[in-house]
Amino acid sequence: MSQSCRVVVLISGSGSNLQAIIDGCDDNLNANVVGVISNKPDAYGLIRAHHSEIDTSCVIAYKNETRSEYDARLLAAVEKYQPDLVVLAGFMRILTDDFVSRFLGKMINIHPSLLPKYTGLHTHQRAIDAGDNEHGASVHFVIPELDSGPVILQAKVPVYAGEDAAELAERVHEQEHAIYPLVVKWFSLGRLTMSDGKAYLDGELIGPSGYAPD
Ligand code: NHR
Ligand code: GAR
Repeated sequence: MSQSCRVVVLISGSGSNLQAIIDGCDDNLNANVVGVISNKPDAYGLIRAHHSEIDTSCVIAYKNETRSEYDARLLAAVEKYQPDLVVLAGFMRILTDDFVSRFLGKMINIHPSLLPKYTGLHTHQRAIDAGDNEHGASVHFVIPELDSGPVILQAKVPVYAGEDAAELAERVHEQEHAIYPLVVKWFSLGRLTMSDGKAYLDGELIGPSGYAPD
């Protein structure tokens, strides 16, 4: 990308990944967070954005509104910023196929599991309940099918005997903050692409466990 990559971040909550990306962009002149959009008016990430003088919008779902009506309003809010990249960072609403199609190859998500394990919610508890000895997070391109787009980068953490989901989540979070800004940087440098449902870094196919497994 010859000009700075315009990044829009969608959040629903604390926005610690948003913060990591804002901080990463401060060190990377190729990307700029130009807007933050939340579906929750009390999301702390909106305050983080204000602190960094980043424009914010809130798109709250109306009662009885359909998903396609909501996503049409969300689409208008996102397009206002003319983004090159849309980043889901703890955004808790499933998006319609139409919305996803509009940003195919230009929208990424961070999911708190080692995909393809544990799509959907409550991933930390599910990893503990299954007796897994490792867990982690995955950054992937977003496709219409939930949490099923091609993986770009994963980070693993060990699961310690007797720890609870909150403790495990905290260690996964630390890893998220390391890998998400790196992926944004790769995208902003034009190094990362999606084609035919597969992810490529510098034109090389990325394997199912993300770049550089193990
Ligand atoms: N949309 C599509 N089409 N594809 C993906 O891969 C998406 C997506 C929207 C969000 C993030 C995802 C995650 O990383 C994400 C990926 C929300 C839910 C969910 O069940 C599931 C997965 C993700 C985000 N949301 C409920 C819903 O009915 C609401 C849950 C709540 O509000 O607490 O939308 O895990
Ligand atoms: C992150 O752990 C992210 O992986 C997860 O929510 C957290 C958001 O934290 N995403 C999902 O569970 C999506 N369903 P943050 O708001 O502090 O970045």
